[in-house]
Amino acid sequence: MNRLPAVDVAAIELVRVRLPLVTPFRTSFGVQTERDALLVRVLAEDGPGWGECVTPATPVYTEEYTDGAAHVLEHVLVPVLLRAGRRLHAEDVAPRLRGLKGHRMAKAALEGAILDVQLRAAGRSLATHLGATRDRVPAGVSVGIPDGGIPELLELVAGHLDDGYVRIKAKVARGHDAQPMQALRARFGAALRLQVDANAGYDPDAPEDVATLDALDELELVQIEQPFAPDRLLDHARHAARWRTPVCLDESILDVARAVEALELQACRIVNVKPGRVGGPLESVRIHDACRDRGVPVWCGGMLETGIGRALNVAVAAMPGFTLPGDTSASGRYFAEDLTEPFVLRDGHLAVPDGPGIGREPRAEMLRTAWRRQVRLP
Ligand code: OSB
Ligand code: MG
Repeated sequence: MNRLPAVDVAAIELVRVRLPLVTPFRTSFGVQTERDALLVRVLAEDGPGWGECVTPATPVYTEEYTDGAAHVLEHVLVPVLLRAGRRLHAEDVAPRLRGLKGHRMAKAALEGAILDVQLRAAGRSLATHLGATRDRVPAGVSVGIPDGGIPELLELVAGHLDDGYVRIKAKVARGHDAQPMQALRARFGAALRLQVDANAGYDPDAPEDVATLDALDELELVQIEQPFAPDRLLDHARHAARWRTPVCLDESILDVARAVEALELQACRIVNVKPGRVGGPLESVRIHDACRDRGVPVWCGGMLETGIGRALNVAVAAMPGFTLPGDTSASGRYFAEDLTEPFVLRDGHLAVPDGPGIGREPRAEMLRTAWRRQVRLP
């Protein structure tokens, strides 16, 4: 990564938008029917840069949630960032905000937007800047828990496979786990690339839960994602040692130090990298590098992002260590109309944007339709 020239930031805007989801998304922690997204727009001489805060509306995935992120950005993070000077590199964001604990999703949106401005000014694409080695990335899809049980799940998965998705990730939760996954194997056979995500829904000490996970371990899954609570690394290690199926961690991986710790403890063999969750694109690169050095495969997760967050994810997923298909699905899997020019599925892949910066920006008419409120700082 070459060092980019700094930019003079004129103002930072927080833009709240709302997009309905084409299908409600149910997980072990609840159901989501819309994407209530907080965007960061950094204004500078060479035009604006964009970042998306990936928080859900309520603190069900981790502690962060959108109203909390909007508050801390407006009243703490942006004022502290700008107080130290308006001339900024993306590399300045984390150090200037280091004393302010947590809020990685809010910080990631800021870092991403500033990097976008810098790259646009330099006329360079994010993918090039990150050392991407591919111009398209294979697309997996994350399938929520359907209201209609197993019949609806089979139909949904058949539809995604028809669309060309190369890998299916199914959400599992108590009452919707071993049986529906066995049904998927029975219907689609051994060739189906199938994995599950429990979003920390199981108890490592509950015999029924352990029996369920042991049954899932029989199904030749690509991986079991985050079976237990994020801070229970030793419990993950204890059960991972008994399973053939690799454990992947998502919620547990807050930064590169935690990723290395999880790997050293053998709590996981695969890492889900979400730029939003780990504080931004720069920490994502550090996790990628640490995993690559250790021969550990990584893949890019998602948080139902609009085209802004998706553009960042797709560029990150084009780095060489991303050897497993991610949850980088096409815009149409989420929204009837995406905020940006849509990402489309071609032959099971998404094209990596090659324009300056993240290569996407909100379309004016979509921004008008989705717009809810806006704050300009300072
Ligand atoms: O755990 O990966 C997750 C969505 C919201 C919050 C957490 C998760 C997810 C997904 C969807 O699985 C991934 C996507 O398609 O963006
Ligand atoms: Mg997950």
